[in-house]
Amino acid sequence: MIDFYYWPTPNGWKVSIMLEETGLQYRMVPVNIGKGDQFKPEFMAISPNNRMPAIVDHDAPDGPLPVFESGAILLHLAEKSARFMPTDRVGQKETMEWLFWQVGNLGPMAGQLSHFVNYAEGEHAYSKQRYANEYNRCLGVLERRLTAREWIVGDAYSIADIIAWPWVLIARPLGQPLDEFPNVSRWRDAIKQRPAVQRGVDLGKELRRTGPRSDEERRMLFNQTARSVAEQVRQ
Ligand SMILES: N[C@@H](CCC(=O)N[C@@H](CS)C(=O)NCC(=O)O)C(=O)O
Repeated sequence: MIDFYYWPTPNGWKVSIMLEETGLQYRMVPVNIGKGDQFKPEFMAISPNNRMPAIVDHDAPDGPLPVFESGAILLHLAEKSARFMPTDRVGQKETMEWLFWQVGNLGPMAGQLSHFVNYAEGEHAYSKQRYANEYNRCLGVLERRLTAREWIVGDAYSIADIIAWPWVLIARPLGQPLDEFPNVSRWRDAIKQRPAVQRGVDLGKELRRTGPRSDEERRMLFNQTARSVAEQVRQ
């Protein structure tokens, strides 16, 4: 059994989709990030970066194994299930490259853009444009990669696709309708058709927020510093 620490957001969907794709047995443990569950000591022991997703694999060979960071989690699950990872060395190397690309480029840029689109009030035009440009640049990188190839690595759907897809799913609300990226658009639609992907995105949808974030949620999520996190953990 796998405990899956989750809240329905693009970063959470990377892992809910992988769990649904592999059919591995899991139970979802909600981490309400607006209420501060990410600062609970028992969660921080699993995910020291106070971010979900995270898992604990209770069936790992050496006993319960905690894993944080979506890229590390997908690698662990690919290894465990022997699925969605090429078996040749070049394919494995390319999968690593695109996993690191997602967690170091597409994800953070889209995440910051989402913050400026959804939450920043006042005069933030420069910052918003900076992240919009970087997100757009990342979509261009993906567009070139997907020209004349169906999937990001090799000739099969893999964890390289699974990790990149959720932040492309929400391109339109981030202000990028994908008109200039026909290959990304085709790839996004093909993945969206997969039943496991639909189940992954639907996981915990009843938990999803409706309406704007409350002041309390904003206090929890924004303006985090080393000291504020240490104080939250001590409470
Ligand atoms: N690099 C991380 C990003 C995870 C992340 O940013 N998670 C956000 C939700 S989308 C979170 O848990 N936020 C809690 C907080 O900001 O305190 C990954 O890919 O796993």
